Amino acid sequence: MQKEVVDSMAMKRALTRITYEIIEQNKGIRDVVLVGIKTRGVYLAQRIAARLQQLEDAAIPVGELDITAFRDDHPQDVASAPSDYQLTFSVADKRVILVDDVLFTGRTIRAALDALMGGGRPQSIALAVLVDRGHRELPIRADFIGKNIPTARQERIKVSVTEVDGHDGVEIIN
Ligand code: 3GP
Ligand code: 5GP
Ligand code: MG
Repeated sequence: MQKEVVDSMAMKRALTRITYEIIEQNKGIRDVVLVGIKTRGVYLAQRIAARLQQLEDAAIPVGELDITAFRDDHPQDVASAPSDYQLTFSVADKRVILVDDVLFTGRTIRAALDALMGGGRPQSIALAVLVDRGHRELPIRADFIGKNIPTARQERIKVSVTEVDGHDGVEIIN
């Protein structure tokens, strides 16, 4: 069974709210860089960056991280873990905002933190997610949340973004 819990307008509003929260918390966007986690986190990061640029009249760097190989629950991949720094810019002294579509166990974010640290010492790292579905297995939390959606462990959240899926929205699948 599929149930839409966020439609395209609600998703747009949530991203706009997160954009304002980022500006408020950082007292502007000085030194702010966004890093999207592939796949859909990258498109969400690009949208937030575009709104930040409109509101603050300054360009924001957007990087992409692919952390599939860094997760600690894929032991065969751990040997190849965070050696290669993937971003095209340095995060040293930057205020990094990681962006992902869904926060679940937190293991992806832990791996993303490892991967980021390969590129110098940021001033700070914050986390923005479109959906927090609960079930954390690590002491990780999001600073900016589009929507909290309590889920059963076996349920799935389907996030659609126009760039990949042809439309925007969030559904619960069970
Ligand atoms: P994303 O790359 O856009 O985040 O992890 C690969 C894709 O599978 C993800 O897309 C995510 O949307 C989807 N997915 C759905 N449920 C799960 C889940 O429970 N774990 C993981 N790792 N991915 C999931
Ligand atoms: P984690 O469990 O590490 O927090 O999440 C693992 C990765 O899978 C993250 O990129 C997260 O966005 C994605 N993910 C985890 N659960 C779901 C889910 O229910 N739906 C979607 N779309 N992505 C998920
Ligand atoms: Mg994701």
